[in-house]
Amino acid sequence: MDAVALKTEAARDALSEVQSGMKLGIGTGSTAEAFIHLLAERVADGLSIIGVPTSERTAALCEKLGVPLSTLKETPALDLTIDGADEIDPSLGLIKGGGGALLREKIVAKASQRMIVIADESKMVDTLGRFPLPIEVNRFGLEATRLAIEEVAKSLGLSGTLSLRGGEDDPFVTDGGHLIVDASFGRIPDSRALSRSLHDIAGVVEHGLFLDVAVLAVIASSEGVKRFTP
Ligand code: ABF
Repeated sequence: MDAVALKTEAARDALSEVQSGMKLGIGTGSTAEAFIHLLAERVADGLSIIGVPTSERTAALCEKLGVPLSTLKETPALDLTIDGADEIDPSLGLIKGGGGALLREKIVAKASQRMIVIADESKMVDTLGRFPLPIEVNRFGLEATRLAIEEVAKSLGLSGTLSLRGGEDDPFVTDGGHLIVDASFGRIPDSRALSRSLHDIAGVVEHGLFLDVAVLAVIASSEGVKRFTP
């Protein structure tokens, strides 16, 4: 089975967690999009849910497929969020943000009673950090923020390059109007310390370490779908 088919299998399995009446956070990325397509089929068959999208891209797809949407303003407490990830460690620590939606993804996941991460097996790692860590930053003070990130990394024994997503001339801009710095630290032995330290930097809006957020991982491989808890 190719990666696309595996993503669909993980999405199909996780869909069994969705019940009528739920307020549902809806993720971003190709795995989340596989989930949205399956969800839309269930909605067409009568499943009654209200979704809160984690990005403009997800909102557009839901609207196109007829998945009813709300906002966190109207629906601030959600039952369940289902979303993809870039990396998943054995305690269900995640790196997210490769799709550029990490801030809304984290706000929506944390507004939910439960968050389920869906992925193909290629996303599983022993230690987070193979995938560059996305860090969403304010445009103001970008250089100072980059220096502060470097200092924090150094103090934790991490090194590596920081690159502004999209390049210096035409940077990628998030739905919130911020920029993303991708930090190639390599293996991150103490993700909690890094998370705390990055949050202490004024120019950092949010980062892609999702720790103690997911309560279930639904992972598809050629041998079938497996479920993991922290
Ligand atoms: C979102 O989409 C992100 O947090 C993550 O960056 C990405 C995963 O993408 P895909 O499902 O396309 O691999 O979940």
